[in-house]
Amino acid sequence: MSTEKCFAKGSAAPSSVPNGYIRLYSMRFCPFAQRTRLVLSAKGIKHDTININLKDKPDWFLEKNPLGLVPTLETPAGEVIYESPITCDYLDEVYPEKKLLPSSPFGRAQQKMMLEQFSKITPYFYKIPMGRKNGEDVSGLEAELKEKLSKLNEDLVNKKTKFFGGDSITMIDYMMWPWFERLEVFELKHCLDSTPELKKWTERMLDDMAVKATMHSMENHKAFTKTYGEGKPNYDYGL
Ligand code: GSH
Repeated sequence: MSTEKCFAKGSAAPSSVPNGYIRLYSMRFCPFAQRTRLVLSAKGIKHDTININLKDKPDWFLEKNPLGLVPTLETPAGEVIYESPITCDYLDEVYPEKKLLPSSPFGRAQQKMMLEQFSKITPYFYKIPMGRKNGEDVSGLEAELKEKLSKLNEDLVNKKTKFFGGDSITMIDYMMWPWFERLEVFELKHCLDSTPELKKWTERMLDDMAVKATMHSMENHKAFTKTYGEGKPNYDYGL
């Protein structure tokens, strides 16, 4: 079963998760849920997706995850897993095909350290557009973001690899990608002008099958973001 339109408060609860499947509770435009969608797609995991209206959440969803956040996974046994990096690590552990995390403990620790650093970058993607909307001077924030992106660029230069975990895509690339997909939506694409290796990384990412399978057109991203900015997110935009 796969539903596209989101479930809101008052909607009937979906039937239980079929054996052999895992369920993702998602929102089509959520960058955190996209992390999990990328991993599900890259590993070819059989799953169904239930999209949630995050402004008007069904009670049955809040019973599964009291934080009310997507992504949330549910197994046929009723086990519930949330927080995007935890859902992705779980999938990589449980489904051994095409491992995305390195096999060595140090390799895994390195990816977690990178992710920790990256989580300090994501707030800029919201603060800058919000500041602009409020007519504030965001040049300082933009300079800080550029500085952080140049560190990522430097990392690729030093490693001399195509991706952040080596010459093929690994977990850390998927963890960071959703925000780069949205750079144009945030009107921050120019921030890559002085980070050529990072820019090349974004181009390589666009060739990946899971990236292609989970991405939205810029038109849909922009239209959704507009409805979100107006306080009335259209989670079903483009369906
Ligand atoms: N730390 C969480 C993760 O990494 O999974 C963040 C997830 C998150 O913020 N998801 C948003 C959400 O569920 C959608 S993009 N918002 C609903 C709410 O805040 O009530």
